[in-house]
Amino acid sequence: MPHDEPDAHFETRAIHVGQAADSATGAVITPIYQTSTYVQEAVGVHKGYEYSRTDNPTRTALQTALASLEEGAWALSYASGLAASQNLTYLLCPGDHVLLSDDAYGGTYRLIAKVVANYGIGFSLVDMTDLDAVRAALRPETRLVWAETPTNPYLKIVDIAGVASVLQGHGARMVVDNTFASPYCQHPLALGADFVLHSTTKYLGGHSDVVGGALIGNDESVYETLKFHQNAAGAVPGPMDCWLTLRGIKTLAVRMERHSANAQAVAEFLLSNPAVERVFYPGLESHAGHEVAARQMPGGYSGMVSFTVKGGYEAAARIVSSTRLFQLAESLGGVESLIEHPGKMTHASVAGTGAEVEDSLVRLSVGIEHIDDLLADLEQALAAVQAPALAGRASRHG
Ligand code: P1T
Repeated sequence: MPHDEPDAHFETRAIHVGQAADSATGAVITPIYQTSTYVQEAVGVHKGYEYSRTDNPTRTALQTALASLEEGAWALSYASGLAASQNLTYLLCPGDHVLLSDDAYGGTYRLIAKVVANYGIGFSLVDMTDLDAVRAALRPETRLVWAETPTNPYLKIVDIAGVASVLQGHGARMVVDNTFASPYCQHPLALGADFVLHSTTKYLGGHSDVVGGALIGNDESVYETLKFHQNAAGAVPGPMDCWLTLRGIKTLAVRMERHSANAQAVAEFLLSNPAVERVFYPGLESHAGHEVAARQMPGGYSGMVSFTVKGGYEAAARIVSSTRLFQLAESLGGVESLIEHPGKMTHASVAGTGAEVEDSLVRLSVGIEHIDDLLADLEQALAAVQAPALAGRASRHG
């Protein structure tokens, strides 16, 4: 797959690879090829494009950039992260088994458990931070091991190279959902993963204005199969969505630096707040996965922070509706800070499965606003749940 600047640094490739000036007009920015079809000079004689479900030049530019940033041989783009996930499951046959991380995006669990399972494909959940547990959970028919790292929403760290070595000789492929880290922070293919999956809706797009997904890999024979399915099943992104994602990618490096710095400061602030019970952020030395994260995330620990609060659901619900800058919304990875309650929002679909999240859990997508404003907002929201306790203490002593 041709790369315009294959040896350049990440920041340079994000701006240039796949995005050379338009040969027809000299336009510096890749055009939005808003067309469904392409003229053929004679039957089968064309300039490489026949129909936009199959291929579109704006999508080609995005795919070329994504392959470069993940250091893969190829990338395929989809209409959403879940469309990319579904396309990957087309590699499976009835009787096959998927081993899925016990902490994962609720929609990924829902896809495997409520859609893919209907086609005779089994699955089980495992704590993927425990390599012995992964080894024990593998079955002869396991064909896909599905990891997220950091996981959504508990920010657990899976040792990608460790899981890859457990899989050696087994015949199961490993996909790493790299949505939370982005390719700026971590490169799963270099650590032994077979596929990288992205919800490009998040850090890659970066501005909460587009939904998309991608698969990236190195194995050319699987590429042909997946590319066939991308076209045959048809969940492709439109040219405008590809263009928005490409525009986001150009600033990924600078955004991720600020996301990580702000999230580290937020996590440290939360650690010392009396309303907070536990803080989950891989950049904290106290995090169970910190050592592995320090090794496999050379670009930083990204911008996601979760925490549990004292006072259970009531306190958590009060906090998520008391912040002013952190807006209460699903999704993540945009320049603006978001707050949500995973148990009732992004992970509602895992209720009753044994993999549910705690009611007292709050998740933050820390944006790139000024850190002092973010900390002040959290401080006033957390004070809202401490106030009754303090008032109670005052009256007890008063
Ligand atoms: O929303 P979509 O683009 O289809 O991506 C699905 C997806 C896949 N993988 C991970 C790790 C994700 O977090 C998501 C989507 N997640 C949210 C919407 C969320 O708020 O967690």
